[in-house]
Amino acid sequence: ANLSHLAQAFNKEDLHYCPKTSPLLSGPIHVSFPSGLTLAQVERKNPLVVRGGRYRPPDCEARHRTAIIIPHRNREQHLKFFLYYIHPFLQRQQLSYGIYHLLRFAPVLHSGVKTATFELIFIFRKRAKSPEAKSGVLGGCGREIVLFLLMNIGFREAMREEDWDCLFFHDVDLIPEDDRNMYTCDRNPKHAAIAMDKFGYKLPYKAYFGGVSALSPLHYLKMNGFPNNYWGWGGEDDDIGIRVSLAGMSISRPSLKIGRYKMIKHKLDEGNGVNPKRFSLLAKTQQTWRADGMNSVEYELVSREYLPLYTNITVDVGMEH
Ligand code: UDH
Ligand code: NGS
Repeated sequence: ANLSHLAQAFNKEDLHYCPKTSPLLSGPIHVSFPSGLTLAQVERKNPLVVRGGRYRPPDCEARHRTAIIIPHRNREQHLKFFLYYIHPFLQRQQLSYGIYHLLRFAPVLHSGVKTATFELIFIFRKRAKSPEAKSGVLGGCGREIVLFLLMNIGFREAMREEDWDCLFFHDVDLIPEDDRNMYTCDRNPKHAAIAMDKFGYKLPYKAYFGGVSALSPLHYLKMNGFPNNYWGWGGEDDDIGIRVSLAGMSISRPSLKIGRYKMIKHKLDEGNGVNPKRFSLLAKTQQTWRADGMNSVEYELVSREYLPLYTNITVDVGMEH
């Protein structure tokens, strides 16, 4: 009798969890970009999203806790569309989730004057000893600072808040086109953006790891996070792919049918020129990955704002005098 009570109790527990496959999934999503969309409208459409862009399914206990980490600079329009699609998408997957948005950098003291975002990027370039930095040209964002230094920080700050079991590192301009593309982690690091419209809905090359990837905290730590030593455009995503195998893991992917993404069309970002050193850096990943990455990021948290649709994290990565 005792045993059957116990079994019943367990069943109740089980019932409490959301089903393994969400009944709310609807498959392919038609993605378009309505003009005049406002963040207030996105908020109204997502009444169950709470401060900081957090959500839990109301009727069952989520089986997965996923943090979405988005680097962003000068892409407000993209962010709006991203939030418009991603909130309902994640809710249909019955996930417990949070959205972290790494947008604002701390204003830093530069020659006694408070300056903003660009300076910070400039400073990092200086550290990375890029030609632009040396010549004192104020460039835009190297993707490495946007994607990788910020991703490393995003990882740490998200984990500080909650025990996430999966982290999605997500370009702001990619909208998933099928909600069966689960925003959960696999046994191996997952490259989710296998089929992007701009590549004709297939991989551009076998080792491609760009756009959207999902790592558990363990995966992330095993590969020492992402590199910090790239600047400008290109190669860092390939570096991450290499790290995955150097750390003894392999890449998992959804099927071509469901790992589909539409990219919001845009022009090249100003100041994010192609990095001519990307190939020589890639050739050295094997020697550098253990020392450069998660364990070598230095920054100070300046603020954390819990906005209605996302958590906005502001950091200062310091300045060399
Ligand atoms: N990002 C920004 N602002 C920038 C640059 C990058 O927010 O100024 C973020 C954003 O999340 C973006 C991601 O970094 O989605 C990746 O940036 P990217 O410029 O590497 O990639 P994207 O797909 O553009 O947006 C591809 C430009 C093609 C360049 C071809 C050079 N040969
Ligand atoms: C490769 C780049 C990747 C980039 C990919 C797709 O050549 O960083 O193209 O680029 N690798 C190197 O440059 C070594 S895209 O078509 O999105 O601009 O992600």
